[in-house]
Amino acid sequence: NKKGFIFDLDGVIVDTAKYHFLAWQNLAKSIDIDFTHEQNEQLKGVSRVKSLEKILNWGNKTISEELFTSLMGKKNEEYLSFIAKMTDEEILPDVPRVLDYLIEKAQPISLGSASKNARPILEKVNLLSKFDAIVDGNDVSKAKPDPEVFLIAAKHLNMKPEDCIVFEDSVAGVQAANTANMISIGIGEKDVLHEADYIFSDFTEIENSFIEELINR
Ligand code: G16
Ligand code: MG
Repeated sequence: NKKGFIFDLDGVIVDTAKYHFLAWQNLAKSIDIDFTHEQNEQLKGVSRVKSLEKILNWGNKTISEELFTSLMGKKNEEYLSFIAKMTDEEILPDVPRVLDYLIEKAQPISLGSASKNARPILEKVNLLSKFDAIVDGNDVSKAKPDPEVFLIAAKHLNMKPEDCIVFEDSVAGVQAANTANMISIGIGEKDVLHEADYIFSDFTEIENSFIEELINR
C-alpha cells in the first residue's frame, strides 16, 4: 500500500512565520504602516506579492511599481538573513519521527509550499534528503487556496490526488487540499482549521498507528 504524503513547510515543518513577521514589520515601519501579529496570521500561506499587497491595503497606501519591487527585495533579503542562522533545532516537535516512519514504510513524500525559499530552508535544517519531491513557490502560478501546488506534488509522486494526504497549518492550504480531493490534516487550532478532515495541535499528537491507518485506507 502506498499513499502520497504532502507537507506544507511554514507552520508544519518549521516555524518561519516569526521571521516573516519580523521582516514584514520592519518593512511596514519603513513606510509608516503599523503591522500587527493578527495581521501576520492572515499572511500565513499567502505568497510574497499578495502579502505586500495586503499590507499596503491595511495601511491605505498606494506606491509605485518600482518601490513595490524594491520593498519586496528588501523584505526577502532580511528574511534570508534570519534563515541563514536556522539550525535543525528549529524543526517542529516530532516531524523527523513522522518523516522517518513514512520512509521506513516506503511512502512517497513531497513538499507543497508557497515559499520560494523552501529548498534553502530544508537544507539548513537538514531535511532536504527526506523528500522525494519539492514543489514550492517557484513551480506554481496559482496560490493556495488553489489546489495547483498539491496537484503538481501528486503528479511528481506518481500518485492520484485521492491517494494523497496533506499536512497544513493554514486555512487556505486546507481548502486547497480539500479542493484537490486529498485528505487534509490540519496542524493547529480546531476552531481555525475546522474544514480539515483531521486536526491535531502538532505532530506529537499523531501516532504511528494513525499513519499506518492512513496508509491502509
Ligand atoms: C510560506 C508562508 C507565507 C509566505 C510564503 C511565501 O508558505 O506561510 O507566510 O508569505 O511562504 O514565502 P517566500 O517569501 O519565502 O516566497 P507555506 O506554504 O510554506 O506555509
Ligand atoms: Mg503553512
